[in-house]
Amino acid sequence: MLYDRILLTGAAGLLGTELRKRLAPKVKFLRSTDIAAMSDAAPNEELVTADLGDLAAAEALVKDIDAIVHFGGLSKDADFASICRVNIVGFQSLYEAARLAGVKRVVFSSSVHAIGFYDQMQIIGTDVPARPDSNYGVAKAFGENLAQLYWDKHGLETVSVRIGSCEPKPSTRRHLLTWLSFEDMWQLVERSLSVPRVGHTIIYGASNNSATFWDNRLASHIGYRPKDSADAWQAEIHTADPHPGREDIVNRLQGGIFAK
Ligand code: 15L
Repeated sequence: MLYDRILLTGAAGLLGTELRKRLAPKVKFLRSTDIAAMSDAAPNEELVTADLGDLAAAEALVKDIDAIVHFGGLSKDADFASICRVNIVGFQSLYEAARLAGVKRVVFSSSVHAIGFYDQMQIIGTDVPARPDSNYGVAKAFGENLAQLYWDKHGLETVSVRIGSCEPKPSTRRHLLTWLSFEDMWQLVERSLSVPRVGHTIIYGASNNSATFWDNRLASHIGYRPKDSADAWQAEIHTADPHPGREDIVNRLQGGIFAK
């Protein structure tokens, strides 16, 4: 990887926990932060309990950091005030603090929900206009736009990973297209911190599922080659849900239940 000193936000979450254990052996220094407490620090890891809605906290978090893996913030839809405080205002504070501290690159956990109102019958590239499906999705689209601004105006690079459904295993019809394994999620982060130039790149985060509605060709410079696939669970999922109806938004739109 290109960077020695990494800040990981959202480090106590499901994905953050997976990232912590993979990042620590790869870098000289890892600062892991979350609003929830964490334990079992690696020898080169500093654990910081902090609220991402707090600007002073952001300034302390980015001190002496080369790159940020930003998986923090609310991970589900919520009332606009809560989303706004953490995923919009907190997000901007983190970028501004990062710019002032000379951070070089961010890997941002964007989401399918930034484009969740596209139909599941439509194949979309990474250059389509946002179509958020929720307050959460609006904040992810905001994050991608802010990342673009900080690249264009300040030269701070970002890879915005539009994560599909990153879970231990796929369990719904939609997951057969959106599922992302933990190992493939890690590969996306590792590649994003290893390729020499990313500017602001948007990439879809799905495993090598044979069914897809996403086209990652514009992000081919990241070199992402997913190894896992939801296909192994296809028969089991089809048996459990044999006749999904398109009259239900969950089966019609890429964002699934978030679009309801
Ligand atoms: C997300 O962005 C959420 O963080 C996660 O909880 C899942 O709901 C996922 O999207 C999904 O749509 O499957």
